[in-house]
Amino acid sequence: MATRGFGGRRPPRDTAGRIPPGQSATDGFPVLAATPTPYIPLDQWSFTLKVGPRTVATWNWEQFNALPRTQFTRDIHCVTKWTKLDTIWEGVSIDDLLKAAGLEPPTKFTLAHSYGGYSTNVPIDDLTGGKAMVALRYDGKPLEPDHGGPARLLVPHLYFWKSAKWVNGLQFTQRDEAGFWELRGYHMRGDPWKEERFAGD
Ligand SMILES: Nc1nc2c(c(=O)[nH]1)N[C@H]1C(S)=C(S)[C@@H](COP(=O)(O)O)O[C@H]1N2
Ligand SMILES: [Mo]
Repeated sequence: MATRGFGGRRPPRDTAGRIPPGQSATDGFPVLAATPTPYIPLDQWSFTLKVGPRTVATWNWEQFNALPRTQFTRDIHCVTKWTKLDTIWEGVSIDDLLKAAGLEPPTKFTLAHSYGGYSTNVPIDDLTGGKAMVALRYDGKPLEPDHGGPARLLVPHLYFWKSAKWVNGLQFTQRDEAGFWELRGYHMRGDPWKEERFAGD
C-alpha cells in the first residue's frame, strides 16, 4: 500500500520524467536578467514583425490584445539549473501572430528583440506548431515587469534564456544569427533534454 504521509501535506506532484538532466525543481520563481527591468508605458508599447530589415506588421498594445488568445501550462527550465513545473501562461501564439500578419515563414531562423536591447535566436520550427507564444499573463495576472511584462516570448521547451522578456519584435533572418547570450557562448538552440547549454554541447 502506498504511504501518503501525514494529513495536511500537499499531495506529491507527478514529477517523474519531467526534470531534465542536471536540473532541479524549484517552487519559487527566480528573476534573472542581464539588464535592469525596463518600464514600458502601454501607450508606447508596440510589437513589430520583420523580414530582414523590412517591417511586415506592427501592433500597438490595444491591437495586440485583440489577437486570439492561447493558454499554456508548461514546465520551464533555466540554464542556471532550476526547473519550475506547471507554470500557467496566456498570450498570443506565434501561429496566430503569423496568421494575423498573413505571413508564411520566409526563412528558418528568427531573432527575438526586446526593450533594453536583449535578443535571442530561435529557429522558426521551435516557435510554430503550438510551441510558443508572446505571453501577456502569468498565473492569471498581467505579467509583472520583473518577469518580462508587459509581454515576453515564451518558448518553454527550450532553456528559458530563449524566452525573451520585454519582447518587442520578431525578425526573420536569412542565417541563424546569435543573440545576446549566444554571442557570449550559449548554445544556438538550447534543448534542456539534450543539455545544450553552451556552444559545442
Ligand atoms: N530581455 C531579457 N530577456 C531575458 C533575459 C534578459 O537578460 N533580458 N534573461 C533570460 C534568462 S537567462 C532567463 S533564465 C529568463 C529569466 O526569466 P525570469 O526572470 O522571468 O525567471 O529570462 C530570459 N529572458
Ligand atoms: Mo537563464
